[in-house]
Amino acid sequence: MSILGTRVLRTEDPGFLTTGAVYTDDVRLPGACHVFFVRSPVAHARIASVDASAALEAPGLLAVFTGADLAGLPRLAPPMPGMINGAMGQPLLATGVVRFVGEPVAVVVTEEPYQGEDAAELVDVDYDPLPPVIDMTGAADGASVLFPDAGTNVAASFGDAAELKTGLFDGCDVVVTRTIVNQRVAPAPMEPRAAAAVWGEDGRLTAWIPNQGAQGTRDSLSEMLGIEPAGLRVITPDVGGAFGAKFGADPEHAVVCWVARQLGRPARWAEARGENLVGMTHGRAQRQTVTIGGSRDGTVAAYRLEILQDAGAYPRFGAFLPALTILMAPGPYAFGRAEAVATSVVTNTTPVGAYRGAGRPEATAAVERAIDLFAAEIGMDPADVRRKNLLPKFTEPHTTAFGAVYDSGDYAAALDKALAAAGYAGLRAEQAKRRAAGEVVQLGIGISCYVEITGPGMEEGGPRENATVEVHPDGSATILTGTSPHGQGHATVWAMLASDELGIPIDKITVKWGDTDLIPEGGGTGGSRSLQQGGAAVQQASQELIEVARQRAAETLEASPADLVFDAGRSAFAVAGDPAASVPLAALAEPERLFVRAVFSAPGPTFPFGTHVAVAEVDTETGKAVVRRMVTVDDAGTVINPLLAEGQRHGGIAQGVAQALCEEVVYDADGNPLTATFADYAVLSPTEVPSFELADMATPTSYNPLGAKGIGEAGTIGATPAVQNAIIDALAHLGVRHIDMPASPQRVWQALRSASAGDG
Ligand code: MCN
Repeated sequence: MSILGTRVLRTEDPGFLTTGAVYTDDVRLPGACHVFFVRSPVAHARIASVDASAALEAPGLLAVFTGADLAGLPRLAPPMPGMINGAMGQPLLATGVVRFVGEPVAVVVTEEPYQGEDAAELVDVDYDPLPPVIDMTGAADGASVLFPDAGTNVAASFGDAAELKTGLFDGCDVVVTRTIVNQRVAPAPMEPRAAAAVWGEDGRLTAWIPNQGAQGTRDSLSEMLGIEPAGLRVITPDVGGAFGAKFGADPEHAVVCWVARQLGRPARWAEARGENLVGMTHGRAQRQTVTIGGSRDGTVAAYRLEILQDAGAYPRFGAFLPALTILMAPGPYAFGRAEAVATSVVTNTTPVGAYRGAGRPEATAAVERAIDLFAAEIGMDPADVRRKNLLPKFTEPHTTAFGAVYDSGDYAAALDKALAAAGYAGLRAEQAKRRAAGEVVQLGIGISCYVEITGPGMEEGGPRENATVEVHPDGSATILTGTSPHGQGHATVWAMLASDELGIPIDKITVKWGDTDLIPEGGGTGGSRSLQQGGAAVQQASQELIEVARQRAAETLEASPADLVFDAGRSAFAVAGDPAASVPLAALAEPERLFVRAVFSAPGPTFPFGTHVAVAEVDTETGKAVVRRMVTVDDAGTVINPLLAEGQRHGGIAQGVAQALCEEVVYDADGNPLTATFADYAVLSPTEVPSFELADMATPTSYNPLGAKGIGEAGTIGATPAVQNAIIDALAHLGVRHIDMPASPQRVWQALRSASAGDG
């Protein structure tokens, strides 16, 4: 019987729970020096001078380096060449000008790790303040241009705002428009960034970096250091969470490698939490203007989304995020007309990058808020408005007005399933009762229907991934994968997939990743691509291995390959009709090694979908909102390991709720971060979320033989607007139409005050 689809426990966990993981900071490197970054305390300034003389006297000090020392190195290569303004590249250490609080300006290198922070305080940097541009609207105005050579604050544009159709909303009975904020959040992984580097006598660099793909990290490091990819090896130790923000290498990683070469000894770096909250890329950071129009029967005729993206001080992946938001702008709806445009601008804030969902949560948040605004305006139940406008079920690919090719979907079924699981009618009745009684604590029900893209495949030639499967004479097997798990459980599921084909027990299968010498090619883990591409490659390699082994078995058994049957139950070949004439698979692994490397190519990305229903209670006197229930349907096609898929949903939903409820990176008007500690940046804790109620639904895709779509980001995409809509819904009868995220008690209370003053 197949183990696919069963709740196999994570094979990773006994190690994590007993001997512990080996993170980058645990990698032993005798004789290593320690790098500490001197970071800018101001958001925008000219560096008048750097005086390191006092620091040079500090205990344990080995060296101080500034941007001038790195003059020979290339700038940080923009991640999306051609699309992003090339004059906005980030130097590895600031030269001339600093552009955000936290930007690396210099490094001190010490014998012991604890000596770095003290020595860094003795580096005297003289800053001539320049006017900071903190707000993205101010940046778009262009009154103060942050990169004079670029001549603009626009890092990238998607579509032309001047060409928006004037007649888009012609014929609509009702048109609602609103500007909403999808606030900046911090990925805040448990393990902050780190690096360890050593140059060999052969001149080759080995770098240990927590990342989401060793191969991409190698390539970005090689660009920053100006060396060939073959000249370095990246090893990925255990990774304590990444959430999209550990894709590729950051300037700090390149500097640590450079220091190791400069000093001729191993170098290492591990950042503190405060550095992480200002130095690691942030996520989201969009200002969206939604306009939605239609008729009073609930039919939406037209939808427009205008996006202003804050790319932060230097354009990274964040500048590109609107492309994904635009692609998914209409979500699961069959709007008659839709259009979307975006501009990404630079500001004097931490650079923005990918964060779980990367561009798609922003699309869902916009359209789901727009639907609720429209429903409130025409006085119709938001569930009914959704049902009326969802695309009908389809099994053949459907191409949207934005060029996305949705592979398969049944959006109305997901909505109905979620509403049934939540007991929607009963919730509305309870809400009506509380409203009629004028209770202090009101009930809100928020719905969010979504479709998202997984495995988008930025690589040339379309999405693909490789895997090598090798069977050993002792009956064990090894898998090499180009994916890079950091909590997703690939070691378990990749072993399940190989075991299912080869009949080798999963505890005899070792999964390896994250070493560019061992696995030179690979797309890493992001965009929830891993199972549908990397897992499919494991299955394909296993199947191809059976065929290689069949030839060998035919020789051993002196039979025709066509007459052989592979019995996965016994992990052996037998002659058809003569089970006694058999040979174990493992016996065929010598004298010649038995392995296959396969590349799985997908016809395209897949489009998981679902519906989230949030139930919230809001105290109308204090503004405090509490999420009471989260009921979700997340259809990721065929599920290979429900335990892991549910774990991914749990984590994602928690992060999604967090954005709606409490998380926000805040700057003051001068660009000082006000959320640089966990005392100020409110990460969600278990006390703020209820037990999640997960309903099952599986609409397989035809884009891979597993029938699987991605599940890793579904939670952050569906949950956020559901919670936001629920909180607003609780107060709708009091005239509240919108509250920006996060729905802090203060914001909720203010919204109530404005509504009672007649300004909802
Ligand atoms: N799975 C399954 N059946 C499916 C889909 C997935 O059994 N139909 C299983 C897979 O086998 C895998 C897991 O669920 O074990 C997630 O698979 P997939 O959806 O392919 O996503 P990825 O493995 O590519 O994970 C990426 C995704 C992203 S983009 C972010 S960001 C993210 C996330 O996963 N960051 C995480 N989950 C995280 N989980 C942890 N613990 N830490 C992070 O940093």
